[in-house]
Amino acid sequence: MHFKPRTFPILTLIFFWLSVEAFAQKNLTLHYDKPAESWMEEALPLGNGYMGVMFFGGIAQEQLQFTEGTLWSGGPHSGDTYRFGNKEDSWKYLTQVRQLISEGSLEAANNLARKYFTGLGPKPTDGMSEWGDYGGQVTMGDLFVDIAHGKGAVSNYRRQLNISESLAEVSYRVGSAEYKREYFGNYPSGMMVYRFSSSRNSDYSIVFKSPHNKDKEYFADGMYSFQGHINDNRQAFQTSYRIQTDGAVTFSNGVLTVKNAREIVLFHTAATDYLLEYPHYRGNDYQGLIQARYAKIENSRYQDLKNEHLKDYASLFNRVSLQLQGSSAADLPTDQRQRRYFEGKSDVGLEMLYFQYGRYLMISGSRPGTMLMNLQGKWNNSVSPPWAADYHMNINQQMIYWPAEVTNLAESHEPLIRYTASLVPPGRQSAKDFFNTRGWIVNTMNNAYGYTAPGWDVPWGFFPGGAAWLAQHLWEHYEFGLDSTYLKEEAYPVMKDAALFWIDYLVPDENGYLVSSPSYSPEHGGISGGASMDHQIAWDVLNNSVKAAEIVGDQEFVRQASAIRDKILAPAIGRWGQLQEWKEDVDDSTSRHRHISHLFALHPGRQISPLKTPDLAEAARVTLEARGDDATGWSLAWKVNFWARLKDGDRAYKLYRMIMKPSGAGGSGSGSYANLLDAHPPFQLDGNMGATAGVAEMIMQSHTGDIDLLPALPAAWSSGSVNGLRARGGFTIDMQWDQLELKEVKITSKTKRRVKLVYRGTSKDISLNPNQSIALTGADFLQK
Ligand code: FUC
Repeated sequence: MHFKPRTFPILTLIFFWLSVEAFAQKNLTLHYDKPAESWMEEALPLGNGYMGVMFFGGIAQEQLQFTEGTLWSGGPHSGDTYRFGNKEDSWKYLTQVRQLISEGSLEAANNLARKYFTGLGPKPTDGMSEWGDYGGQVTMGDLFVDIAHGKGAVSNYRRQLNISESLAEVSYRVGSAEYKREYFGNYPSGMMVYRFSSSRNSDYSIVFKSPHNKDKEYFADGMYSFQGHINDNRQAFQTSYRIQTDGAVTFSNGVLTVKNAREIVLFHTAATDYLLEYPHYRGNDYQGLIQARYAKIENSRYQDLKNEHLKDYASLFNRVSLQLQGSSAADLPTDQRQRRYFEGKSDVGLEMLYFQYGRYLMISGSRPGTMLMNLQGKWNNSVSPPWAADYHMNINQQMIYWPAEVTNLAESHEPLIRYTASLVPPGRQSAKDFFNTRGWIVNTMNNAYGYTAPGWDVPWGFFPGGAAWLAQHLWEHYEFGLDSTYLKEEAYPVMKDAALFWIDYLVPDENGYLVSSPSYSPEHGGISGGASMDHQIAWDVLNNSVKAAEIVGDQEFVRQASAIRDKILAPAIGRWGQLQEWKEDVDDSTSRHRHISHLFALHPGRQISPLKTPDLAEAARVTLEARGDDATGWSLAWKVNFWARLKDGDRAYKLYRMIMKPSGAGGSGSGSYANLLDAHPPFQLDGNMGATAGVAEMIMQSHTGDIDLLPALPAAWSSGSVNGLRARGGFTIDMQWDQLELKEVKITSKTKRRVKLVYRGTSKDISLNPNQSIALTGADFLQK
């Protein structure tokens, strides 16, 4: 049936936007009545894409801890040679490992795999004659700003982060004097901007402290600079700030002193000599870059950079608004609010805030040309952070980027896409050395230096499926945005090469189905001749590559890849009704393991869905029930997405609530800290981002080719609206609903296209022209 376009009520839209604006200011703010003490739990994150900053808001002293995404210890070497963690002759043992697995000698297979199908470790351990140089992302250091306030009691303290504009503030009084600090990250200029002001003259002293080696530190022409390098790999970096003030400035022994100032403004930046370029990863003219950044803002004042930032941020952030009707405890300090919420109170305001926080973190930590976000985004205060603050490809890294397309931040996907392409050359070497196949692989762990080998032990390190999972992101970037030049020139070659690995690696089982051997269901072993996740991932990359090949006109590959895809062992239902994690029906119904990898086909894959494969979807539900709800941060977030895809909105909502509970409350460390950063524990960004993606998934889904409206709306969100979510096929969706019923949907199309809109078992086929919007009411779906 074809629908005539209808004008979307313009006045409704205007009123809607005005109320959204007023609402956003208040509701989209994290605020506290005391300074932060704990970096991980209380300090608040800021960023300009390149740099991540955490500020504490201390009264006598402000601490601005920061790093830059490319600051990495380690390197691509092993001794004098470039090795990327690879062991050259491992492939010679592949047949033997496969043979042992097929004979059922799993222990012997595992022992051999531990020896040959692991990568070089970070440092010599027993029995290792060689080692890699894995390294980790590291902090650059801290700016400490001491403030001499003069006499008087401190009152009216407030520390806040307004994520609707990406502006931070610290304000308080000392006696009768007012003090105010304002911070923001400015992506166009690459600057972090900090302004300290007061109603009476104050004195300041500013010191930079770094755990790395100092080469040079100086102050000239209003600008402080520190040049240094990391000890282990000599990676060079510089951080600088330019100061504008009405006070008197002197510099001595690394300390900048400002006397009698009403205002100081610091324009702060940082860069390193790192280049995302195989095989050397060096050569960035970081000093020239910093100089150029300052030249560009030479005549700019605080307000200029603030205006530029507000415009830049709004152009991304304002694309999506979510409004849920219900109570909001926005006036309470966020930590108190979070405790109240845990006690079972309703606070849809907090639920909207947490959704948008993921988008805030993505805009702050990932912009075109910046290094991709890692396990901690861009917020790391350590030289040996948990899991090296690296790029983990067996769920974490992909989850971090799940919200990018659907929540309308496709530009923020660019760093992941560029990084993925950079892994192809080292990943080809790994595929050759370990398996003698074509194509490229990555395994669980990746660093800034092309480490694509398996990790240095099997249970967590062996996962060649990582590359195909990354390829899914390249494909989805196309599906949402429909840029066929990008598909042809950038995405398709990388996707095809990831698919080639699987074409070579899969082997026929006794029934002629293709299986993955050896394989290891991520971190939930043991070694096997058919972990379901591998089969689902191989299916996904082949399926997506076939679609891409059709578009770019690679017919030969369409034939070849689809034939292989159709022979892959299909997902199976086991003896207790569960979705099988392995080829053999050996799932333990009492396992509560956080990795539920074999549900990849349900999410983020598309092989299983309640509509098209109801039996498999039911088996996925049985598995989820068995695994239970409680889990680490990212695992909770994945479960939100799983339940959303199973269209159980109330269950997804229950898990979403668990993500926001104070970490440690109720006995489990997962949840979120007072700064709303997600707790694995410790802090890992994946949980934040998975939760944001999960909310979008509850409201709208488009992975089956149709657009499913309100597929998993929980009772708690009975009335509300959303604007600007993106659906695959180049669509943007606005919706309003009331009493759990769809009131109106507006769909806008980028191209000329047909699509099926699905709403609770009814559907409408519509055709749209380029840039055309069509609005339908809920009642339209009821008409035959
Ligand atoms: C995976 C998970 C862990 C942790 C780590 C960073 O290995 O199994 O839970 O999140 O990544």
